[in-house]
Amino acid sequence: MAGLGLILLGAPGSGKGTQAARLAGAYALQHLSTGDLLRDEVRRGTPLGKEAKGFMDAGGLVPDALILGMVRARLEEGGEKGFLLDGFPRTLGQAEALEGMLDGLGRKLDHALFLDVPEDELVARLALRRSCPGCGRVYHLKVSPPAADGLCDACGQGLIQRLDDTEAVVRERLKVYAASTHPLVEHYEKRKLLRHIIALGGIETIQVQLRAILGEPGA
Ligand code: G5P
Ligand code: MG
Repeated sequence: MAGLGLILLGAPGSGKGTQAARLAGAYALQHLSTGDLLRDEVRRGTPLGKEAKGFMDAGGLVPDALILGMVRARLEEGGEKGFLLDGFPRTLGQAEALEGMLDGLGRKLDHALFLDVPEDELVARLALRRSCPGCGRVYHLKVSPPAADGLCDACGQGLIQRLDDTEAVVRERLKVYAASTHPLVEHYEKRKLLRHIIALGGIETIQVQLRAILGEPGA
């Protein structure tokens, strides 16, 4: 039987990557973060990465033509494994394209998990985020700091601040989110797939809420 089909929906800084890493381990899901995939293309200097970089650094959306092929290839590779989409879909057009892809693969969505966080909290979280350029693990200098200052617990690489986490770019990303991505909340509400999570109160508390929606792993 095919595994769960999940979307993690939420603004920049709402905790999609943080929660996805935990859920993917517990439920044996393929974690597909379009942001992480794009940053990897940029790091490797691929043609796709070179095209995407300008949009990302400015806080805008990368064109669908670059995103959709990347997602389709990963979903095909995943086979029957459950999947957890983080940062995709981001527009109504991407949501429709996803429906077509899943139909073609004989797969379906079970839940769109919406992490709802007020804007001032998002800005505060992103200012103190540090990320590992090697394995993608995410830290917060106060809430979830690394054991050794500036170094990734998992792979030992030096942590960085993402180029798009400067205050001006964060403001732009929040505007783009409100205009292009937030309408997906209503889209999935209409399809009875939306699960609304008030994503405040600590990383583990939110993880417990998500697991209550998904049920026991393997059940
Ligand atoms: P990304 O990489 O998809 P965003 O903007 O959607 O970027 P981002 O910034 O990665 O999302 P997140 O994953 O939701 O945020 O949040 P996170 O990293 O887990 O947590 C943020 C901080 O808060 C961390 O420091 C974490 O430790 C802390 N934190 C987490 N949970 C909690 C909590 O419960 N409490 C507290 N206090 N702190 C917490 O996309 C980047 C760019 O790529 C392109 C676009 O240009 C985009 O701007 N892109 C796409 N373009 C077009 N279409 C797509 N589908 C695209 N996908 C990516
Ligand atoms: Mg993320």
